[in-house]
Amino acid sequence: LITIYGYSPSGNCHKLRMLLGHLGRVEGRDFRWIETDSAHGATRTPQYLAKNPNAKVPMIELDDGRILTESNAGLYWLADGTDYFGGDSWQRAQTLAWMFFEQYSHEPYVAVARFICGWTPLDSPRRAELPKLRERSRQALAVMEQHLSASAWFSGAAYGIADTALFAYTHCAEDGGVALAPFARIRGWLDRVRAQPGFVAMPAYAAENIRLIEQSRAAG
Ligand SMILES: N[C@@H](CCC(=O)N[C@@H](CS)C(=O)NCC(=O)O)C(=O)O
Repeated sequence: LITIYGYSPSGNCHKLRMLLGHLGRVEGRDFRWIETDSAHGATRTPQYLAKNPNAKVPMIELDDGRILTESNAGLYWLADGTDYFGGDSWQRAQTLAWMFFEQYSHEPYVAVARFICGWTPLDSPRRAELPKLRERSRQALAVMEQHLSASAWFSGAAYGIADTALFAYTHCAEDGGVALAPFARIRGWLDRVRAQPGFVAMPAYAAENIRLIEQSRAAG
């Protein structure tokens, strides 16, 4: 049994839940999910910091006490040897390239705009960051849109972990005020991801987050 410490509305955490679903792993039987509210300090307790000094979810813990942090490392570890990390070494390197792109050029903008809109008060000074974050988000989405003009997936010839990684925050980019309407190929790809066997949707958000997202949208 593996244990996942995760915050369900976090895209980084959802990546692992999604892949476990594709792999046919069942919560309770094959893995435990310990809900860890990173938005309210649950990763900053002494007990959590002893396991992950970087104070982030997701985190995988094995029965023998080994710890694996970083969502995309978790995707790699769970998918290694399966079709979700397939192809030859060149194709697998391309998959990794998109996963590094996700962490450096996509998540820091798309995920952070969403976090500010749904998880900070309407008068948060962080809201001043939104125009720049949205601009950089659109640049990342444009790179994805261009890739999809010649390829169906980000993980080589078939759906794989780079697609899981990029789906995590792309599918909810509009929560952060980043419109998906101009990106028709991305919208088609999101639908193809949702049609994959064992796909698991992100759980519903708390009422407080939905309200903040709606109010942020109204505020523009
Ligand atoms: N690069 C990390 C990022 C993880 C991350 O940013 N986690 C956030 C939630 S999405 C977190 O735990 N933040 C809590 C904190 O910093 O206190 C990954 O991909 O796992």
